[in-house]
Amino acid sequence: MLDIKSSIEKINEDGYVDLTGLISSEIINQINAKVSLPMSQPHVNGQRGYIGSGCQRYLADTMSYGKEVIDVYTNDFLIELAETYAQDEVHLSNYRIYSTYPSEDFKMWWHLDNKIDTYDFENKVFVQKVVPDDKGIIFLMYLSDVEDGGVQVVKGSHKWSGDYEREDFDHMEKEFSDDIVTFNNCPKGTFIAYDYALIHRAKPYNGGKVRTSLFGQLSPSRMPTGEPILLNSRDLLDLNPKQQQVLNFGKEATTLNWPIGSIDEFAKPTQDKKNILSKLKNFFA
Ligand SMILES: O=C(O)CCC(=O)C(=O)O
Ligand SMILES: [Fe+2]
Repeated sequence: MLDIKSSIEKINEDGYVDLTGLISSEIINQINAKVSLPMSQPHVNGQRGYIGSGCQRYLADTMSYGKEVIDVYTNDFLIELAETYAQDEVHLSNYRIYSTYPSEDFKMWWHLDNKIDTYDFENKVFVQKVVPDDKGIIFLMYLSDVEDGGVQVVKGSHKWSGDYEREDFDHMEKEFSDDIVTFNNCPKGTFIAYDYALIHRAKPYNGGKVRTSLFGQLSPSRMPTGEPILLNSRDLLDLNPKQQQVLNFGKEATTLNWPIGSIDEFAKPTQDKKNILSKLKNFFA
């Protein structure tokens, strides 16, 4: 049985807690049924789908795909846990359903997420600023069975990560290697919540299965609203005041949805590229 008091104690001590079981496999199957088609086609020219970035696919307008998705993001237990931990009302500042593909080229670094994101429209880049005083919860639920490429956390690092005024921690990996906890070989439905001042990353991997996850960041009211939340009118009739608070009803967003893919990511190959590709094909034929 999940209980708020012991979950808070576990986060205070280790920086994270395993809440697997919070969301039933029936709900997870319903979510997967709704997102599997859009996760297989690009979000382009009116077609609803994913945004490609590096070795990842992010579902555009994640929250619009069903009441089941909204209900995970505003789950009573989860919100009570986050508000007790943050000692404040919380709201959803960042959220996404995404798939991570094995890759030789892309690697997530060890990092913290107690920071403010904004979008610089002039330079077309996201800008991040670390805020040491920001305290809240990130949760991550697997929507696929995960063998490799799982989330990794550095146990207890929320107690000391703030001593270093930076968000990246690759340079200290040797020092904290004994404290790394890896959520590999975990079934879909695995649900991890952590203090976002805990050092973490997705484990790099270059072979095996695609990993699909649902991610949310719950921030205290003193922090900015965060990403825009676009909802489907089909799902709004019964949202209670707490859900409306968490979903930033009536508030202006303070950044854009992460990520913004390169405009030519899905463009048809140009003649030049085609020539190179056919030369390569002949070369290997
Ligand atoms: O995908 C993961 O395992 C971690 C994701 C993460 O740390 C992030 O998006 O900030
Ligand atoms: Fe992160």
